[in-house]
Amino acid sequence: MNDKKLIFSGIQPTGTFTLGNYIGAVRNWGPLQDEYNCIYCVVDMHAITVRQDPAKLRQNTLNSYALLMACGIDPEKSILFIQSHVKTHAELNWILCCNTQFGELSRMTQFKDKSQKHPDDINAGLFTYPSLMAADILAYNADLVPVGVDQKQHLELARNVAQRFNQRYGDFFTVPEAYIPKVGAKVMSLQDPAKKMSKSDDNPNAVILILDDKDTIIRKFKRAVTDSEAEVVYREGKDGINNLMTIYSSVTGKDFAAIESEFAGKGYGDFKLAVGEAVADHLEPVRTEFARISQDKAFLKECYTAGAEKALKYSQRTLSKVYRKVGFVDAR
Ligand code: AQP
Repeated sequence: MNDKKLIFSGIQPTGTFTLGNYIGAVRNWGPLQDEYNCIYCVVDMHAITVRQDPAKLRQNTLNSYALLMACGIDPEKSILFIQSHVKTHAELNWILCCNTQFGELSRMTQFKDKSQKHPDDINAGLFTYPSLMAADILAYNADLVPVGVDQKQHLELARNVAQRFNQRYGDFFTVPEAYIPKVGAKVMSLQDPAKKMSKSDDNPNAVILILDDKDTIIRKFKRAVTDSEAEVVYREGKDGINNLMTIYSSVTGKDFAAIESEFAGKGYGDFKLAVGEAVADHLEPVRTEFARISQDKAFLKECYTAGAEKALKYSQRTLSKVYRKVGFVDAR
């Protein structure tokens, strides 16, 4: 590789990406490819921390891979692969688990939220999820990790683990920095604007999926929960409107002041329709591109196989050094 900085990020194949995944993370990944060395992956091993239907997981993984390409990630420019194809992630995870404290994992809000949501399956993988995420990032000594704000706590943990390892075994891992967008780092549910928009939300009206058609997108925005005022302004206490303004700003590039004057004197109905149309038009090329790419299964396979080979070669070098540092005997 050259001396450009290295970016790593991943997304779980737990369903079709939401507008939150898109604005907060994925749509920022493509433009980074010219300035950085980029490594992106579909993190299917993370997905099974919550119970998945195997056939659906397989399909969602392939769709997620094609969706990343449809969102502008070019497997010629970036290393794009499926996490379970690269065994070094699981191997490094074990070493990092042994350098992660029970107390710090216990403080993770995602663990608390998901334990509450799935009380019948609070498994060890869900608990150690952040160690695997640290392995994903540290296996490539990534400098920057573009994520939404909900992943900031996990990234902090990855930084702590890297620092702890460096203290114990001598400077080795790059301590990664979060790369969080200024607008849209946390897109909220359309039905409960106090909660983030999530792929796994049970209420379909709460979530815009990036493959939803135009009518569906407009219908969901029309039903979005707002407030009893009729003023399109960004202000504390107006969570629903603030969220819609954030979304509108993200897809049009207009700032909040411009949005406020555009809708001065108009009602929420006009505003919701405008947001719906802007989002649908913005996502249209992604839908078209996904339809094209996802049909060509042989090409997809070629891409993810080549991506995994490159990722394995790269991360194996890191893992071999880590094995030596912790005192494992060379296998050869
Ligand atoms: N609502 C959001 N707003 C902004 N960014 C978001 N991200 C997720 N939700 C929002 C960012 O998307 C990237 C991929 O996330 P993930 O799939 O790895 O896991 P997640 O954060 O748990 O996403 P979901 O949609 O909520 O999935 P489920 O429902 O399966 O748990 C990350 O960079 C994340 O910050």
